[in-house]
Amino acid sequence: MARSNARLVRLAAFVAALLLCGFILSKGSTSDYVPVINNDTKSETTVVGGGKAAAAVVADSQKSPSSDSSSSKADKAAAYKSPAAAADGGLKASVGEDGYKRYYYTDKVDESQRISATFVTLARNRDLNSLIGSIRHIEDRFNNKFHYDWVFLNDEEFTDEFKAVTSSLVSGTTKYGKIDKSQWGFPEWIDQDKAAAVRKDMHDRRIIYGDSIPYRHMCRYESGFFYRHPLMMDYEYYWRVEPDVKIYCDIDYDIFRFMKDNKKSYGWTISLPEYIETIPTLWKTTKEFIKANPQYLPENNMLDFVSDDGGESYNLCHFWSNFEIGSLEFWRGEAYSAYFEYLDKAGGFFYERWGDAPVHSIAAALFLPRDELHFFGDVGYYHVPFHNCPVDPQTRLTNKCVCNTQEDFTWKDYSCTNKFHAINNLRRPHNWKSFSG
Ligand SMILES: Nc1nc2c(ncn2[C@@H]2O[C@H](COP(=O)(O)OP(=O)(O)OP(=O)(O)O)[C@@H](O)[C@H]2O)c(=O)[nH]1
Ligand SMILES: [Mg+2]
Repeated sequence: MARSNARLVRLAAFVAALLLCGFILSKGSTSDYVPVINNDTKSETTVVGGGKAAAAVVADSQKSPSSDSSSSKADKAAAYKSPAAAADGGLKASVGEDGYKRYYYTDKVDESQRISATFVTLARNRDLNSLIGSIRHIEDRFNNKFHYDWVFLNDEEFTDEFKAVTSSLVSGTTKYGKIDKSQWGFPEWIDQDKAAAVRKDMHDRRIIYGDSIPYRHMCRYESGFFYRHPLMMDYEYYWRVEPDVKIYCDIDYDIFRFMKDNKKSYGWTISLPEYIETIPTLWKTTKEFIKANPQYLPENNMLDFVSDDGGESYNLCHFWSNFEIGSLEFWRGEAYSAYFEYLDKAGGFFYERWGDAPVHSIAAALFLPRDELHFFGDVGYYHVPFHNCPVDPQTRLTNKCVCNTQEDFTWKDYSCTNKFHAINNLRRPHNWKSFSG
């Protein structure tokens, strides 16, 4: 009897403990739970509960975007609006549709300080999975603080999935444009038989993308049309972003404002020589243009970056255009417009395989005063197969860079970045020689 009493007492104690645990657990999941927030101003990305982007995906994927649709910040904000939203000392509490309360950082950039600028990406629908990582890098390192717009361009209609996913990741307004057929195709003056023979020959010689028609359309579009797409006409500056790229360091300043305040027109991260097989007559054609139009070259141009013999020949150095931060006004200006037109009529986008990188680079070097070009040595960048990994310890620490300096390409002998610094008397990191060779 005493033994069964003891059992009863133990059972009662166990049930009481279970009830207490249940109470504590249920308390922990009520909306009164206040998570720990990192209040450091450099950590504005902190989203406790991880719900903002996810909520936006859901909200946007439930929308049915039209062909020229755009998803504004206001749309996204509306997705989180809730009757229970309340300001709370720099944090905004909001109860989502799932009933959970989350806190969002409310520090905002002063919108009046932003300038007219956008990211721009040319992509196919099938590039989506390669692109999302690039967007995330840009957002995490820079744009979550500034919310600049993002324009996506395609020669076909973007799918609803492409729009839903990208608009969920971009913190600014996203815009989607279809390229006009007249700008993505063979111009009427191109001899199709001649162009086809070139592609076959380049294929046989195993020249990269040598037999590709779409690649040529892409290069021509990036050379002469992206900056005049109707969606781009709203902007003064752009940052070009491609699939599968990485940004290695924090960018805490407004990089577009930097361009404007410092009168920069073309910013780049990696430079290298072009394959001569793809541009055998580009320099000859450029020289013809310059001879006929010497007025387009300012006195302090940077011819010495692209030529080692006073303009006789091209040394093949070019800025890698998969990363560009630049002035749209420059491309839209008289000098570049006339240059592109001249190149386009010469047919080298199809009779050879002229890339937008050497075309942009030669134009920037020749038609801009040299101090309008800027090497972004502080952002850290990767596009297969080259890394720009800042080697200066101070830059790496301040900007929280996460790359391997042993992989840096910037100061290698094959890079043209050393030349850029030498001819412009620019300071190099004190330890750059340890990363050359
Ligand atoms: N809409 C569209 N975009 C394209 C096409 N071809 C390339 N692109 C885009 O144009 C940009 C450059 O193309 P890439 O294939 O990256 O060319 P690349 O950088 O020279 O070569 P990779 O080493 O393959 O990256 C990327 O943003 C692509 O998504 C196309 O046929 N249609
Ligand atoms: Mg690429």
